[in-house]
Amino acid sequence: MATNRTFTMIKPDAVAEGNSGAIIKMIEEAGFRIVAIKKTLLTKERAGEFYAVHAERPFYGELCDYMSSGPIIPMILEKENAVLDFRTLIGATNPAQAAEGTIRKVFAKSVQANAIHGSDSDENAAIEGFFFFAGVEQF
Ligand code: DGI
Repeated sequence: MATNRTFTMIKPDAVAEGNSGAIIKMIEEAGFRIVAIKKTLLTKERAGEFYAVHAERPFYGELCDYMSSGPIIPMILEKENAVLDFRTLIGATNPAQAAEGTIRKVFAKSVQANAIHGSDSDENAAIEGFFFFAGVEQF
């Protein structure tokens, strides 16, 4: 299977609680190579842009407040079958439904403060990667 890329970000709850190192270790041990990484802060407006697909959902305002409440760690990752394998590694959106051993099962606090993001398609992985990283940073 071809190597491809996905996009992730460690969310404010996990960064604030000092879980980013443990999460990055799980990601690397699962065979993902870190292509790009940084620590940054989203404004509420930028969070709204990132999650624009959810603009009509009742939780959108809360989601944007939460995602701009503290630093995040966005990353581009590379591996065979990256998008699907990463979705498996992070587990279900709601940690109550996440499988044992997944990142969300271990670190997520709620459906909103769920520790980590993972792109849901190759197309969105590329769009989301460019939302945070210039082309020259994606090596
Ligand atoms: O791709 P996912 O992050 O697993 O899930 P998604 O694309 O359906 O939703 C994006 C984020 O929006 C999710 O990680 C947390 C938040 N979210 C989703 N459903 C709910 C929610 N937040 C709240 N408060 N309530 C929800 O029902």
